[in-house]
Amino acid sequence: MAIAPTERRGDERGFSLILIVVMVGVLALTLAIIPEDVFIQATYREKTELEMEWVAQLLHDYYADVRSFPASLAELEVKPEAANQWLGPYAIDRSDADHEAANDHTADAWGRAFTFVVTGLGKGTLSSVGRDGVASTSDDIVVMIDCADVLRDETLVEIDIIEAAILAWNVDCLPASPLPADYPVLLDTLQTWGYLPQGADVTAELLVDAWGAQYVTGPSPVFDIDSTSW
Ligand SMILES: [Ca+2]
Ligand SMILES: [Ca+2]
Repeated sequence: MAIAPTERRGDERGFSLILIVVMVGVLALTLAIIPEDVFIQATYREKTELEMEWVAQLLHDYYADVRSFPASLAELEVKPEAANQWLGPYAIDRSDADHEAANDHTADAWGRAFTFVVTGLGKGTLSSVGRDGVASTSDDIVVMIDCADVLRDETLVEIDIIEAAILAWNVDCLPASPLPADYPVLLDTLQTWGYLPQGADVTAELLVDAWGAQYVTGPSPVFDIDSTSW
């Protein structure tokens, strides 16, 4: 015998109701089994990780302008006396002001101060001690900051300036007087003959790349120079 359409709909409704009751029961049981603290701690950790990524970007921006890292995270907001190229405040100058208002960029979601340590030229480590409040344990959160791109850009700009001077020399003086392949002598020659500005500070600056490594040249006659740092 065929089942009347109205009876079938009634059965479906009953089945759906049972399904919902079972699902709500399972959810309630799950929530009862997992302590509330686990959810809170997971949120704290996620919030701290996101904030640390943001602070790492601020430290990178600071380094790009000042060419050194701040002595403390407070200097992202307050200009240090000696940092003439400081273009902050870095912690506030951000598109979503709500984020800044809701967060203290010097502390994690547990309210403990971040630690920032310079580990090398343009490199640093930002750390949170994590939930346990103890440094150097497995729940620590660590973000590396590497400003190699800033050093690379600075070096490329400098190489362009020096190679423009080499080109000008070559136009004027080749083939009679090729520049020597010894880079310090080459630099001194360009400065002495006015192809580059003179002065000990200029010499010191143009002798080395942003990592402090002396530039190298190809064989004489020299047409270009290179950095050995990349
Ligand atoms: Ca820890
Ligand atoms: Ca330099």
